[in-house]
Amino acid sequence: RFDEDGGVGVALKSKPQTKRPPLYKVMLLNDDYTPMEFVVTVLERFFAIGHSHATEIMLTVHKKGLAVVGVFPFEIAETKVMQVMDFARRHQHPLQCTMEKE
Ligand code: NFA
Repeated sequence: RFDEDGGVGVALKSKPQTKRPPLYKVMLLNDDYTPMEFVVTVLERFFAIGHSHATEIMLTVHKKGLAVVGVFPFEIAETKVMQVMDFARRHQHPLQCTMEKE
């Protein structure tokens, strides 16, 4: 209808609320000491990646310095990082796992 706001000019636009939760990339970082097979085990155990693909991702980290191994909501990403860091520490390997907002 014409001039519903009495001519004041109030903005009545609303954007559709389709907000998804922010996602976080979880990454593994290369180092010179962690055994290749240990990294493959990490990818299989904590990221449910099959042996063949896990081996490819491990080699990408080895060659490029890092790789994204998964993308998750904050709490899940945080849990993955903690699980990997704890597993590496318990085995006395210097493997690093980090997360960053996508
Ligand atoms: N660079 C390690 C090695 O040569 C292997 C490795 C791969 C470590 C991926 C960390 C991450 N043993």
